[in-house]
Amino acid sequence: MSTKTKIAGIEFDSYIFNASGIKDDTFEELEEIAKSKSSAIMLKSCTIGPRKGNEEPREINLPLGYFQSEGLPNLGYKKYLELIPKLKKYKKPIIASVVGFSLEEYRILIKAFQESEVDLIEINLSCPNIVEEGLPIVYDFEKIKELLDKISNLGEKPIGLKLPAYLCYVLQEKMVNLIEQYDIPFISSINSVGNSLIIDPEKETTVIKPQRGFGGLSGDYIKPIALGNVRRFYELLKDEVSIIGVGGIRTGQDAFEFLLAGADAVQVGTTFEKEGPSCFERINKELEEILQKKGYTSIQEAKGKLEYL
Ligand code: RRO
Repeated sequence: MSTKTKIAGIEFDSYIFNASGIKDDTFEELEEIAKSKSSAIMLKSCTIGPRKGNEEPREINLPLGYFQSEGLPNLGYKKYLELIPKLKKYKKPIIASVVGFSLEEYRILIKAFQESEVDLIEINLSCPNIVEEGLPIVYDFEKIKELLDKISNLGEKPIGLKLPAYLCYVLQEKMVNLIEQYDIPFISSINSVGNSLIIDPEKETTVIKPQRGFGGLSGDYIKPIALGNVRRFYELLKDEVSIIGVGGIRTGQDAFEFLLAGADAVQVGTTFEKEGPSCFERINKELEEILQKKGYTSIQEAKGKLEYL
């Protein structure tokens, strides 16, 4: 039994790999992912210049998840360009993730990775911890259109979008219009749920320092939201666009639920943070056992097979 899958035409040895943002910003961390059973090496979202990220404390483990406002700590895109050739020897797909603070920055970042040896490029439109003036780009469809106009012809590598939790499916329909118009071959759904707040009732304080305690929530808490987003996108896009599910995948059963909803693969973040790199093999094994028990012989056979009552 294998959980091999494909995203935007690229082969992945299993259904499970790391989510961007968790222990993936230094070479040592990326090498640990490379040596694990994660079926790909997903890089931390990078920016033009290196960033230290937000002030501490900026993250906290919770009983059912994880909460943070990291603020994009990363080495800067040039450093990741240098690291990619060293990661190539692990023979897994490498996925770059980029965040620009202007359309021009996005263009520079995407052009650079188009000319690198990465396999896929993800445009992270949905970081919840960046304070922007006005509407964040991910809710501004005119601005996204402008961005896609600017970066569509920079190279041949598949470009995907990292999307937020949409709590209204009309916004997903609008996004799908753009995805179809620009032939975007993959999406990752969802980012951590922004504008969240965790309170310590004993101390009567917030639990992280940046942005007066607001941050992005992930883990078990957000799985139903992620499943809903993935399923809606699957209904709207069918098999034309690969969907990477992310949000609360802790067990093989969670992964199987994302598979039924229509995800081509899943990324694991919170559980990787809490359990370490052995989680990729464990979740994949659990998924294989479920598929076997149910008589499925491939990922493709079960994908999207959710039935309605
Ligand atoms: O670095 C972060 O604060 C961060 C990013 Br870029 C993101 O996309 N999602 C998130 O929860 N945190």
